[in-house]
Amino acid sequence: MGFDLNVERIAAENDGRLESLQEDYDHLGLQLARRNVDIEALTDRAMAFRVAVPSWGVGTGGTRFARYPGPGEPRNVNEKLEDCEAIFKLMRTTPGVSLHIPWDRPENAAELRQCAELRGLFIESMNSNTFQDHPGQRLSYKYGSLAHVDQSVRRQAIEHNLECLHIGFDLGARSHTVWIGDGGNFPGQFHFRKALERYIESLRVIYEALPEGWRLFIEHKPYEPAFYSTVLSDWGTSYYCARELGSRAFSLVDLGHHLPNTNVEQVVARLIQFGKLGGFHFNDSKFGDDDLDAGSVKPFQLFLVFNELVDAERECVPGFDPAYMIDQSHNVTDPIESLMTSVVEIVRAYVQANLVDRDALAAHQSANDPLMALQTLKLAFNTDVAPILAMARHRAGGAIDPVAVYRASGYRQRMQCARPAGARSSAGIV
Ligand code: RM4
Ligand code: MN
Ligand code: MN
Repeated sequence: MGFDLNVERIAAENDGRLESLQEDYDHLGLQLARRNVDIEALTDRAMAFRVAVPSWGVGTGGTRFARYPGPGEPRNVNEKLEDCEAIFKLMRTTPGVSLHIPWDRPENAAELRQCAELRGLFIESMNSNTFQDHPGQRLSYKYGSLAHVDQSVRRQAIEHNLECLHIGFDLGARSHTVWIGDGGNFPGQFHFRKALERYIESLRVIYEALPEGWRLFIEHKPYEPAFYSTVLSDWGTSYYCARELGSRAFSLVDLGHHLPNTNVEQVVARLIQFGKLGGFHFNDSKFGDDDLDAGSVKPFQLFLVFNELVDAERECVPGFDPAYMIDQSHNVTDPIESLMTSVVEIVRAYVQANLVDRDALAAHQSANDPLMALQTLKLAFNTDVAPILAMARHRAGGAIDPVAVYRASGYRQRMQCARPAGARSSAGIV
């Protein structure tokens, strides 16, 4: 039962779907031509788009209440890459993988790099973890890490980040992402100014050790695990720190790390304007850092974020080169399916943002015509670009219907046999 996910087999699966896709695609092509849009140019853009998947997202996640393990979960970094390869084969948009240390600490970095390359993958970004204590660790992060009051804890946290850089260098990564859990649960617990000073001082050591060509991404978050205050609480603080550190330090926007009702697309525009937008952790949320599948709750917001990104791309804003990455936790779905459908939503938002008639929008803005300005955005957002996304995948060797092909392949059932339940290397509960 089932089949291997190889190019021939995926092409064979596409065969039965191609005729109706071509019909839809041609029809959409005619509709877009009436709007002076070349569908082929959009398909090319969809094919060129890249977003990285998180190694920690292929295992089942959990909440602070419980984790319900899924069948055939990856038990180590090699098996995580195996799942990432399955996603890559079906989607073709996701050759990059983000790793989390120590969850993914390799025994031999050169071997892991080769293993990724043989799968057509590469390591995009390293992520440090000083928000948990790890076995064998000398000092605890219970009261913080890079911003801890005790210098020896800060030193330990710095050393951990330096280790991430070393491993990442051997793996061929190009960036390092730092998110810390430092913060206070109660008023008075942390001295706001001094804690931030300590954080910057620690980060400076990490920044100075960045390998050539690397970028440092710092990720802010307003609350959790600390519930009263966090050290890197918002994009303004993040921008300030990135600027203090230097030209290779940037702010990373995790879509779930904002207070309710924050205008995230405006935050994105600000960071672009100030030359400090480093990248994204895509996910979606209803209340907090829910880490739900991208585009599942607020697809219009995702579109508006991409509207800013495409606008900057078109204007060739100097230094604009954000790293697109996913950061999700899949508690009730098959993680591979969630990641694939999230990628679809992300590329959808990107293609729709490319459909915005920017000359018309500028004219409506100049004429103080808010109604037509919004309608210009809505016209793009309401265009069903699914045939473009499917055609882009097909032309790149991926699946027209990734979830259907994945399910038919029996991949999960095979993994259930090949990977009997055992120790997992990632917590996945954060
Ligand atoms: C945090 C943050 C980080 C991620 C961890 C697992 O909330 O989003 O990016 O590395 O979760
Ligand atoms: Mn994140
Ligand atoms: Mn998060």
